[in-house]
Amino acid sequence: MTGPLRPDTLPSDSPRPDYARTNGWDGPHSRYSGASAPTYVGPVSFSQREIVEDAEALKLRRPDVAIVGAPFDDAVSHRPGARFGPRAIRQAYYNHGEHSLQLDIMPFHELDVVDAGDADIVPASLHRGHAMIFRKVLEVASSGAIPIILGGDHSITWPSASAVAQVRAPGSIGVVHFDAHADTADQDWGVLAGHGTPMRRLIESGAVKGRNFVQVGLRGYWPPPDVFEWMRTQGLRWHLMREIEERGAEAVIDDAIAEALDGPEAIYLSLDIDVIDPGMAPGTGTPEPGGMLTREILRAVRRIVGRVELAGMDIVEVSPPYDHAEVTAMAAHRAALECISALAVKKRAGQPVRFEGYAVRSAASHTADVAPVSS
Ligand SMILES: [Mn+2]
Repeated sequence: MTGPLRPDTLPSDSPRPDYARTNGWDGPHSRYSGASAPTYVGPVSFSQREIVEDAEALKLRRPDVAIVGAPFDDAVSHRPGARFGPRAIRQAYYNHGEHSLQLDIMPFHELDVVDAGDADIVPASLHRGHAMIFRKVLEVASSGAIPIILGGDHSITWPSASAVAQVRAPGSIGVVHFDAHADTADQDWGVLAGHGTPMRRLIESGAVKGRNFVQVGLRGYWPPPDVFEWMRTQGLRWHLMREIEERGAEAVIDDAIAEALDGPEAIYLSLDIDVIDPGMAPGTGTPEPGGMLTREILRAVRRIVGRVELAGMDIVEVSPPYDHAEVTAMAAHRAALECISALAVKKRAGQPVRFEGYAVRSAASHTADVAPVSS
């Protein structure tokens, strides 16, 4: 090795320099890309999973799980910013999730998980945004993959859960909804598609029956009593934060599972990150003090997904501009990863994960009593 060449050592008629050779950069090196690269390198996808956006490609590939971004916050009532949620959640990790210590499984070895990209969103149109989210989730769910939708404000649950209900059958799914707020208002300042209303739209449309809609973590000062009266008439069941304080999260979650499955065979999980205390998840639009612990939510996700058939999941209301040190985005990313890991345990045990339609599911139901995933 001769050391770096200096310009004044090069005669004007010299051949092209070879800096790789002269600087020692021509030696052998291993190459990394995709999921083998460090987490901060390369294009952003969920845990650096392969991006498969095309509907036909999804059908051919038949993944177990597909991540969908819903970068939409035109329906918020207070702080905006959840449109930046999907990107923040996708990259809020420092390893790819190779090994779930809590469940002792290598989730991406057991399951094929792809990132299906984002719904086709433009700003300033509630109607178009919801239409595009519906279409994207419908494409993913129609492929048989379990969709995990990253919001976005909570209004995206209306099109997302509608799409899942349409693929499976209206009224065939129960919903477990974690939130500080019920989101069952009739309207937000005259807007029927606000982020305070999606659960009412889902029930009114018949996509989900009120009696199989279960809410966990409600607290604070909204909605008013007449909204709870409507919820009673629909048979909704809800568990206030006070009940979690008194009985513990585990007992409440077990009740919620039983209530949501009182009829349906599968559950759609909707996780509003504001169910977590804003001290642990400050990056959200309508923070309400006095919420659940991050670890309680992660355990709840493992417990629910391990015990029931999962139809789909959304994780919403992460607003990165209000976040600190990515703490909220990390909680959301891990909630998705806990869901994936619990699905992986099921697949290892021979239980179905993908939705193959009713014929396939009833044939597979004989194996459905494999021991539930321990949380
Ligand atoms: Mn909400």
